Amino acid sequence: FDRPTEPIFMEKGKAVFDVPDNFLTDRYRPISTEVQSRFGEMAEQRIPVREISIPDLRVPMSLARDAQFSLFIPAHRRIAGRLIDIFMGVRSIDDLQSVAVYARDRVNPYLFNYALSVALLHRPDTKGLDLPSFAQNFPDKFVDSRVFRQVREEATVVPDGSRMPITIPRDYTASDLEPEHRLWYFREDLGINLHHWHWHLVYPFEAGDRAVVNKDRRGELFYYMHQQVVARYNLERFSNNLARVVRFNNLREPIAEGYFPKMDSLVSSRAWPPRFEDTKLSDLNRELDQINLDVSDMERWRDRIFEAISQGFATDESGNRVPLDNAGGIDILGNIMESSIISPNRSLYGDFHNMGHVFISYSHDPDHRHLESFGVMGDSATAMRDPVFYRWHAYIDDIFQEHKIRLPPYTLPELDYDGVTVTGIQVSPEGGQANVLQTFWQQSDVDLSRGMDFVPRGNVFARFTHLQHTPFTYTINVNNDSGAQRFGTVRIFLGPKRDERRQGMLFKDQRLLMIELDKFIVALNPGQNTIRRRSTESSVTIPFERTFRNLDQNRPAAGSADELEFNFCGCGWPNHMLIPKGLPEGLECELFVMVSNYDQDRVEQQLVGSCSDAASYCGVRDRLYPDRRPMGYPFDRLSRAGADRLVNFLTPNMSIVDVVVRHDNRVVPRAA
Ligand code: CUO
Repeated sequence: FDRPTEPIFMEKGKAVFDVPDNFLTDRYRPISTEVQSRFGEMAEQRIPVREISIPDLRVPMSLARDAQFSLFIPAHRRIAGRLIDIFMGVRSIDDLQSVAVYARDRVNPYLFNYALSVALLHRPDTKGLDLPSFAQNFPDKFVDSRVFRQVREEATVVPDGSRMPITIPRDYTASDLEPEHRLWYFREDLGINLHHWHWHLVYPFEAGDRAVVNKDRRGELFYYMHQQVVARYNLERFSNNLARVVRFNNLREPIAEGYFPKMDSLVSSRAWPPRFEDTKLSDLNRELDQINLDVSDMERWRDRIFEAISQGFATDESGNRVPLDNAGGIDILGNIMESSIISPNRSLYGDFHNMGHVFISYSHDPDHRHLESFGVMGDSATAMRDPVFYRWHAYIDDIFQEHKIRLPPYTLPELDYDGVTVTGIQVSPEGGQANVLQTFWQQSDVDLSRGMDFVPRGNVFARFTHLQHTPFTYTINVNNDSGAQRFGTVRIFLGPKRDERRQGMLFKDQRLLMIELDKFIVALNPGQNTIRRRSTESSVTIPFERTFRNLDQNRPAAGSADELEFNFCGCGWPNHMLIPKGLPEGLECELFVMVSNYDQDRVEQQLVGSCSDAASYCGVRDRLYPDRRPMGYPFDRLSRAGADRLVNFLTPNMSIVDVVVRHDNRVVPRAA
């Protein structure tokens, strides 16, 4: 995985394959002892590879080594699918290693990393392996390209051990003239973009092996995870005196927001193209990508999706009705909209959401006349940087809500938990005032050396600035009058108390802005119970170390129980972004706590050792989604008649408390 464009050294004669005469390492050998030591005799570790029959890489090699690679482009998906099949299909780990070594110097580095990552995550014999952080291997997708010149300089001139971290400017993509730029810390956050890349790695929408795609409730999770992203983004907008994001629902209308990424690809040696303000979508005709699609194709797919929602059923490829008018409808609709290969009818409902990414990412060069590649919206590792991502996903979510509001509101028995009453909630930040959450800026370092080709070995750190909050503890008082021990699921959400005009909110609007902070199971003894839970335990987040894990540092001992835990997937919202930034004067919020009846929540399965610490947004590897309720419950549907405000919606097992999120503009370094 490391140094994606540097060649692998193969010793002639001993290697299993013929090494081409013009192999880079051969050419370097006579002229540089350093390169020789890097690639040859002084290598720290030599790994013998087993002889195999040469795999047929014609399809994977049809993508140029220096091309950009996007899963949203159907031709690239097919190419990736072929390589994944090759990696999945070999019998043993030794064979996989040989095939991977053979493929690595021949196929596109992005493609190689993606296909091997998917295979390692899904092969039964490699599931426990750790994947290095994608940001370390491909830092060019995450940071200002100017950093790399400085990193090279530091690495070349300064010996390992004395190197200083290179500081990534705090906000480098635009000036304050652009109001959208206030959200830079969210859109360009490394952890958020890594989460999104990882989510799509764990939930691919296409693969030769259907089982790789067909995971429990994956369509519903596509809806829910992205719904929460839009809700979180809106809370950040409120934290910057901006109104809710406007959905991009008219595909003929110019996109008001421009975006200039200021990133260069280290693989393609090209800059990520910008999108100017007021760019319109155009019909696509790009021979190289085998894309020939009109904006009207998108509109037809959308109209058919709306028709299916309003009819309450979709039509599969054999003409049968697939009901959508029940709790399971959202899962099918998610697969239809995204779309994934388990969509009941891709020829009818098309590939709406994915191709939306493609149309937007090619809006600057729709017929390839300028030989430009896609913009950041074309890659799941970079898409969330662009303001239009949230406009597109606000529209996607709006269509999902069109379906959700047709379902009957939850009845009292579906919400209430007989005999269980939430009698008090308090949120206590460490060393701070109760019910006042604190945010500030923090500087942290990430090692970029794994992704920097042809620079001397050793770590080179980049220092970046991100939002952070003071850790806090929830204290929840719950009364159990049932006379026996009961189990409950505690569901914690945070939402804004007022809208952008500072008016109180109706349930129907507020429910869409409720962000999940945590969900966990508790045992309730008869009588009063006091539940304490720390913000770092959240079921939506993973700790900083997991997001940016470095294989060399902080790594638990091999074979230890900690290592098992550590190895699981890197999917998860970054904990440093758990709560919104808030305002210097305080953003008024409502914190909602519900204890639902575990008998109606429980999913019978064994969860030990299965990557479950960010389950709310990422699910659990190889397991069912660990909550039987619809995702987003109880806010995924409209309120009962007469309960038009959150306070009227509450049953005794729910409660709310006013919370203020206060932002302090100070910057603090991460404690070592
Ligand atoms: Cu995650 Cu549109 O699905 O980016």
